[in-house]
Amino acid sequence: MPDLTPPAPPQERRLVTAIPGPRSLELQARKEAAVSGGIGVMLPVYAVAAGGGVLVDVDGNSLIDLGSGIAVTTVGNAHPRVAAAVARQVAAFTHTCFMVTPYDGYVEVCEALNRLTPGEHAKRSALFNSGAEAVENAVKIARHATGRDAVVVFDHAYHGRTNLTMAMTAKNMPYKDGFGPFAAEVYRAPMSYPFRDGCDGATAAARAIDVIDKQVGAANLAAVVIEPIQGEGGFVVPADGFLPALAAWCRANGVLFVADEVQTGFARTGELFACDHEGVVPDLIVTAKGIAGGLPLAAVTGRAELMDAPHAGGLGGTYGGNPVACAAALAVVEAIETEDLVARAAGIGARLTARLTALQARDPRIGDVRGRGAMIAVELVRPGTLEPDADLAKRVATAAHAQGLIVLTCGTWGNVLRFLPPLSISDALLDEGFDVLEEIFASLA
Ligand code: PLZ
Repeated sequence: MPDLTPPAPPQERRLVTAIPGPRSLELQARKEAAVSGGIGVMLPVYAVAAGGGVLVDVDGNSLIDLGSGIAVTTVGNAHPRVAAAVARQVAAFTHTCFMVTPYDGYVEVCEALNRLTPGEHAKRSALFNSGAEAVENAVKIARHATGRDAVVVFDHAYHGRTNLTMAMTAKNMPYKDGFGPFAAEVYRAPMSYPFRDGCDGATAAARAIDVIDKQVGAANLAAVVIEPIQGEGGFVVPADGFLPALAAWCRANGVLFVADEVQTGFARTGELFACDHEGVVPDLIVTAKGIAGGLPLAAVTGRAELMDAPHAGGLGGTYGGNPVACAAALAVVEAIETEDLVARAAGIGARLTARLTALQARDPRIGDVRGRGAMIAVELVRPGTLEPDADLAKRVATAAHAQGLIVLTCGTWGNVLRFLPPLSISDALLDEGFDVLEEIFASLA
């Protein structure tokens, strides 16, 4: 078969028009006429190519990618291994429906997930299309396996935009406003948020467990679902000991501990999974995003006896574990293992953290620098206070976009700048990107 992989775009930041350029503006006008207004766009530069650490737009601008399409293209966009595996699979067959006539790629992805996710116990996996769909299925499995209804989630949580996952997501705008009524039996507990609550992990866990115990009751509770590092909620890293204490309480009470690693999984945080940083072994783990290098795939992996609890036909879907997405996922696993991308993520984390803490020392608007691996953020506040400065985050992001950096914001108050570079980005591009960001902070005095 001919090599269909296009050459990676030149690894440079290059601006040849204003951002967005004229062709992007034309496309954006068409977008507004054709696409639902409910689908927002953060930065309307229309992509034609991406790879390494850059994204090239229709006007010929090359932007530094510090977002990875929200933590998806972790191994690099159009990674050559992924592109080749996808091309091979598309040429062989594109779909059969695994529930009708199965294929080995699905089984192999499940074997890889069972091998790579935390814990040495017997595991099974099931494949789905999106993070939200997988979170919903984790809840279905937890309810079926425990015979209990209630689900506990946390302040600042993000789990998706479907009806059940909207109920699980904390933030009203833009995710929930006007979209109710929401699913029942979802309860919210306080998160460990060291920058804002100043609590150690044990104290924060005791506070959460007290709320769960008094407001829900362990006997009613199927699962505690938590992002081990919160994504959309602001890259909130819980204090050390919080996750292990919660997991231990769950184990003692027959409650399933479910890790939503949709954003943190697959080498992103400098471990294969964020739970690995504290040796936490979830009963069920939900993965998506980085799993398949940009193809839509998601999974629930967990203890064999839990995953086997639902009757045959109780889980599934037409496209879940599509063969092309599975081929991509197997290539992603190979890329992570052969290119030592877990170590690369840790290295990126060290580099960014050093730069951002140096900037924080000069700039009191940076209240907190946090995150792990290639998942790093700064929380912006009014100097000397905890008062969120969303306006500054927006101004920095807008200026960064104009200068050819793809940066995202997040956080309950919208005052967090987050950095999720692909692990294929060069140090030179990273350094250039953060030079530009430093200048932006200085210029927005
Ligand atoms: N769980 C932890 O981060 C997706 C969504 C952005 P889907 N996060 C980005 C947006 O505005 O929609 C996410 C996540 C965590 C679940 C999800 C949902 O994953 O693949 O978007 O359904």
